[in-house]
Amino acid sequence: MAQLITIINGPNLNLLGQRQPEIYGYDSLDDVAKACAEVAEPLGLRSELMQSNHEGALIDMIQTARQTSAGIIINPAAFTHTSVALLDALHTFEGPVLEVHISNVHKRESFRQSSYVSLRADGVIAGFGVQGYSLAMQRMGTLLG
Ligand code: CA2
Repeated sequence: MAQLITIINGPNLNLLGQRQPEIYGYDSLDDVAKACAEVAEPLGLRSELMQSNHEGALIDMIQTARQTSAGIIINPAAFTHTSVALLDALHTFEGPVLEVHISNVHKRESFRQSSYVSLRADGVIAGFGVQGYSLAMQRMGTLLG
């Protein structure tokens, strides 16, 4: 059976493709899920994409992934910059963790330039638009291959 990669998305990313396209583009999270599944298949991986606006629900997703998943791709959205709890949860996960940001956070407000999650992430992609998720999936193929 193909190894599972869990793709976790934080608050407001359910609005992807509907608001602020100048920052986040026109693709929806469903489009991201389809693109990642297409990249995953030839790598012998499968993917499942999730989103929540609630910090505790995101932590539950990470804890579930400990039992089900070989790797995590995570865009923690605003919790990137605030959540020690997400960092602690990710520290309990043994496989590769890749952090994705759609926008180039380094070109934005200074508060977006620090990430608790980066203290655990094995790699970080920022500013590649939603293509960053597919690139992260490609990298999972290398890390788990
Ligand atoms: O660039 C990213 O992917 C971010 O993680 C997005 C977060 C932001 O707080 C981070 O600093 C960088 C915001 C997600 C909001 O998503 C929306 C998507 C479409 C429309 C409105 C919000």
